[in-house]
Amino acid sequence: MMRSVSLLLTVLLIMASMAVWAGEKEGKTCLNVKGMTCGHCVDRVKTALEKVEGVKTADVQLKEGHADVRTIKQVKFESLAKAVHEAGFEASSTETCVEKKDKK
Ligand SMILES: [Cu+2]
Repeated sequence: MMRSVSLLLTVLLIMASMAVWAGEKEGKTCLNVKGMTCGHCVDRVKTALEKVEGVKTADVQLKEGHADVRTIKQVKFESLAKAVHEAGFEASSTETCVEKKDKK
């Protein structure tokens, strides 16, 4: 009897951890950001994006007017756009991600 209870608990524990894992998927969201003119703008956008819950890092590129946002869980585009808007810029959704070029 005790054996089957502990087996059941183990199965439940595995199922629970799988559910958490599925919901907390790491990902990447890419945005076009309009209105950035200098390094300070980049910093403001980066800081604003990195304050959004679930965001790990934001890689903002001035020249491309672009931001690659790495997330530790699902983050809605709307949450990111709102943060950018509050920082004084406008973000739009894009499927295209600009990979950061290695500086040598
Ligand atoms: Cu600026």
